[in-house]
Amino acid sequence: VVLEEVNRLCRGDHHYRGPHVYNSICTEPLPLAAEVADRYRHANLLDNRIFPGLTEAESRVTAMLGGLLGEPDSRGGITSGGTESNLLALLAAVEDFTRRTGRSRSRAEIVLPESAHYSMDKAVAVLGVRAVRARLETGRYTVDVADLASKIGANTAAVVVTAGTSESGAVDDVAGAAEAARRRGVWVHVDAATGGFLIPFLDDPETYPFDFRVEGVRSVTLDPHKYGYAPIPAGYLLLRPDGGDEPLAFASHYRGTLDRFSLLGTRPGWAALAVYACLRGLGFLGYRKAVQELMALRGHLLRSLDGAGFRPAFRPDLTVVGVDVDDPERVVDGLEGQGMIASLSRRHRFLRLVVQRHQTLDDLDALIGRLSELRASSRALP
Ligand code: 0PR
Repeated sequence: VVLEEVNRLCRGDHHYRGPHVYNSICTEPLPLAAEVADRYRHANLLDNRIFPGLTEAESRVTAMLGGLLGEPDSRGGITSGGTESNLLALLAAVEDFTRRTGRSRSRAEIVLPESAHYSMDKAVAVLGVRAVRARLETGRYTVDVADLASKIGANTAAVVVTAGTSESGAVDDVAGAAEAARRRGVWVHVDAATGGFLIPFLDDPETYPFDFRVEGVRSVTLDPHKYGYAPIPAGYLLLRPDGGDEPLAFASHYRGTLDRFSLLGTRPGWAALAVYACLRGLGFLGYRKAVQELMALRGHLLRSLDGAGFRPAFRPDLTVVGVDVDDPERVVDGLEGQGMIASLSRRHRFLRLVVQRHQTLDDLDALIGRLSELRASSRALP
């Protein structure tokens, strides 16, 4: 009876493969990872005495992801997602600031682009520090590095940049920002929650240097539960092995062990196993193929939009496509009326479409067909 009740609760929900979801950076997990998750539902990553295998899986994942991001000896661990990883990274950076400068935490400032994900607002609020915003380049959605550099001062605890913003998919000039921060010994955190499982697998990943290969980058957020094929929740935080991760270790009162890289106590151990399964199951070539397929979908979307006379709002770096439309709210409502979930940028007034692997070429054609109908119906209005 209860199960039926639960099913009724979710009856109106969409499936990713609906085919109507065009706003989500998350998608269906890899079936292998879903199976692992189901089998190890009970496992608690908090207790490495009952579940030592989880800690081993986590440390192998850290080594694999660290290797991918140019630092095989990275420190780090699984989190509940980008929000938690970003908060932990800024906590480490603020502690680094207090040690480096002898100043109190309340003086600390975080310099970040206007386009930074709003999880940074949460981190700043929780840590009791101040956010200093750098503006974006005109006509683009990447941070203006000169403006960002001018905002770095004696109280800067961290400079944040994004490799794949959720709003437009823009990849900031990480090397430029890191250069400016490094001169002052300031921590650089890269939020690659979205881009972390895309950029390394592009045909030409050097287009967007964003990881530990960039001197000065101290921490990177990347989310297996976005483009990494893992079930929700699975985030990751990696830190350069230079001691900066020490503030993220907390001793428990009774086991004589340390909890590291997590704000949570009891937490899903299966997530570490599921991420492990994704990395081992797909391997570099599997992810590469997946990203090639995503880019092929994006190419089809861009060509078809162009063919139907729609203007792109910007040249996409990754998987977010922006479309210039007269009234994005009306368009999003009009799509939703047909069961199609798209999004929009409130600030920049474009229709926002997220390319994900649950879409097919036919789905994208159906979307463009509906967009064309909406445009025609708006022209018919008096
Ligand atoms: N940093 C970046 C760059 C992100 O894109 C996101 C989430 C986060 C941090 C926070 O990550 P968690 O949500 O894992 O804590 N970006 C998406 C967004 O806010 C999340 C999302 C995913 C939204 C699926 C809707 C959806 O259906 O747009």
